[in-house]
Amino acid sequence: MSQSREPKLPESDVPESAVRRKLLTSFGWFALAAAVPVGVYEWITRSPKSMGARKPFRQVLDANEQIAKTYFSNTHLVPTFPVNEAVKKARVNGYDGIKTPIPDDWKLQIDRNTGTPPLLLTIDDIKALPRHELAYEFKCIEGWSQIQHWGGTRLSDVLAAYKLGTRSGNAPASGNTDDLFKHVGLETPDKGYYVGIDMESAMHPQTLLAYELNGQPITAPHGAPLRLIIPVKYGVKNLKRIGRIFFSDERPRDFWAERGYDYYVGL
Ligand SMILES: Nc1nc2c(c(=O)[nH]1)N[C@H]1C(S)=C(S)[C@@H](COP(=O)(O)O)O[C@H]1N2
Ligand SMILES: [Mo]
Repeated sequence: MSQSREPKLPESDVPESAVRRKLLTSFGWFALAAAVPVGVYEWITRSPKSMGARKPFRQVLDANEQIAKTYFSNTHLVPTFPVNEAVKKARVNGYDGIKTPIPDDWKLQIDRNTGTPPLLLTIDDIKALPRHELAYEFKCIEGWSQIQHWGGTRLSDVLAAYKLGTRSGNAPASGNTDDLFKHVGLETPDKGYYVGIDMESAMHPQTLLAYELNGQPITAPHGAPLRLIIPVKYGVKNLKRIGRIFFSDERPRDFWAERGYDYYVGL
């Protein structure tokens, strides 16, 4: 999207949230961090760093690799950087949907469109899929950008491994992109922040469900335990603390689109 079309509508234009943010930066995160049960942190750090996938996933991931090559053959990759060029302390911006403590019983809920109950995944389930690292220029629509270093699982790998995002309930297939729903919706556990993403961008090989920043578990202000990193979009779409993911042909509701931003906000 062109610079001139960007509404000058920084998050801080909302006076109440600006005041809250000041409070949060000075004190709130301290309290919030203290409120996060120790168990959650241990649970995240204890889980094995598996570079490879569990065997049952291997085949479907190889197939997914094919999809990434074919379905997205004309999708360009955003430029990447050596990890040592990434900032050591990434900037924190936006606390909507993450002002409350992380739920003790956090699981990633992914709705299926096949009439079966939603899938509930633990962080270990996410980590069992191949891990990808990515250092790229994270861009906020307010006008700042930084090279940041993230690690996590490709969203497309999750869809392939668990047969999600399709009408048929099969794994996404390169020859049958009509089977895919048009949009992916994501929201925080408390539904205080929510975004809609077009399926192509969701399936982009650089789109991650991220659980690491600079090789460490993501901290609460950056979206622990799991956040979206979607380099083909501006920061607003990079939802922190994912609670639920769902698929639809309608555009899912979108927090900043409802407040005047362009819905697509692609780079
Ligand atoms: N849950 C949640 N996710 C969010 C936001 C937010 O307010 N709440 N802000 C967005 C915006 S505008 C930006 S620029 C990035 C900032 O991510 P960071 O705090 O890790 O730098 O998060 C995005 N994801
Ligand atoms: Mo942003």
